Amino acid sequence: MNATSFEKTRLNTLQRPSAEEIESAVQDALSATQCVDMHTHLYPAAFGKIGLWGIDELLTYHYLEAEFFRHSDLTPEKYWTLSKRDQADAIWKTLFVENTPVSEATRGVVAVLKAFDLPTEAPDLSEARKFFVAQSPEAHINNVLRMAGVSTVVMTNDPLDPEEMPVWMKGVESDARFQPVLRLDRILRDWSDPWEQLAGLGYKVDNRASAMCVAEIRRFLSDWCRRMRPIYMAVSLPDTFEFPADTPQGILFREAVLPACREFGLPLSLMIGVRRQVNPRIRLAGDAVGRADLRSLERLCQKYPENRFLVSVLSRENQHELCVYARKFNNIMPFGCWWFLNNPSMVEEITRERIEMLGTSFIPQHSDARVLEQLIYKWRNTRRTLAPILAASYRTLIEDGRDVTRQEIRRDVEKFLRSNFERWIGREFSAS
Ligand code: FIX
Ligand code: ZN
Repeated sequence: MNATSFEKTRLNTLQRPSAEEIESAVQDALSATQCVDMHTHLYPAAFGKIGLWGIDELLTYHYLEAEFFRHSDLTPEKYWTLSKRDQADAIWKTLFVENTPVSEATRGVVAVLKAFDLPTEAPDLSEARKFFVAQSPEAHINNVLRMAGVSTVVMTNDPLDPEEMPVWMKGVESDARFQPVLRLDRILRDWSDPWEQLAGLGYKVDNRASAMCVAEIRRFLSDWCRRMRPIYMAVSLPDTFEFPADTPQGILFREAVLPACREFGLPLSLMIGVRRQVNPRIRLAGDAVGRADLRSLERLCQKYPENRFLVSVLSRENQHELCVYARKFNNIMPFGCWWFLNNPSMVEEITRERIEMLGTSFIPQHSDARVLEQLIYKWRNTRRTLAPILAASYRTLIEDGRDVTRQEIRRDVEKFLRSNFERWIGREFSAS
């Protein structure tokens, strides 16, 4: 055998990992690929205090508040009278000192402290606070994105949010690592509330969603598309979501939002199945889940094939239906294991089912991070959960008679962590 063919065979073998080598090949690809985090509640430094980071924000995350109220005798009413610092101290003491932090959310905080070489078993937060106070926002953002293996973060921008709206109206320097999304919950969830606010902003709207009102909402959406340059529009919808519906928000959805998405070439993200504020006493932690009737999605896709939808469903019971609908309608891109599903046992179940039914044509995860440093543990957990799932799929493929190359593994991982989303929105983001 001459030198070149030997070299070729050697390279070929290298390119085709054996069943034993597959998992480490997948791990290499996952750690070498920076992801585009297509749904978060994070902001760049230019947005000031709207962007949450640091130990007190990490501990008062609503996932942890929900767990805190299970252990603590402190009433929610009393808890809300405390300062953020005292709330964080109470949560640290209850969930990390008096109890073992084994839940997904508590382990997340431990992983972040570990990532910054901070004590994970300290009786109090003094050392952690000293560390975070010493960080400058800009440098810290760079550091966290690098540590999390994230090149681009997609925001959630509410044009009617009293804190956020002035930032956009004033004009804010854009940061290519933080991409905007026009979030429309206030308009599409319960129209009886925001229409007066919009009227106050000079839009001739009314509470009936008349033809004039529809045209004015189109104008509002155009104004914000020009001001914010969003990469998609988004709305979270209750488990009772119905399409079509002759309610004011149903009319605005059909007659204003869908056409505006087509006009600006933007996908619409539908996050379906949240029951908001089933327990308002615990505020953000008070939302729950309900199984939705996805036949509304079926009718939506039948009627509007030219609209592209990013779809995430909150209920475990809706996951299989979503996979089936994605096989029927190629204008559906399933994404993420949202919120109460962002736990390894659920991510595993949902991702395996999606690979079996959709191959590589879906977006496995988004972080939904609300606090900057959460990117570190949420993406480390996602990579940790994805590796054995992908490896098992490849091993089965090899068993069935086809090798997989390292390039193919890199390509699939690239699709899952960034290019499926980039293709769906028709944009490419630079990976540093
Ligand atoms: O609607 C959403 O974007 C949800 O992700 C949030 O409302 C929710 O509070 C959250 O943080 C979930 O992780
Ligand atoms: Zn979210």
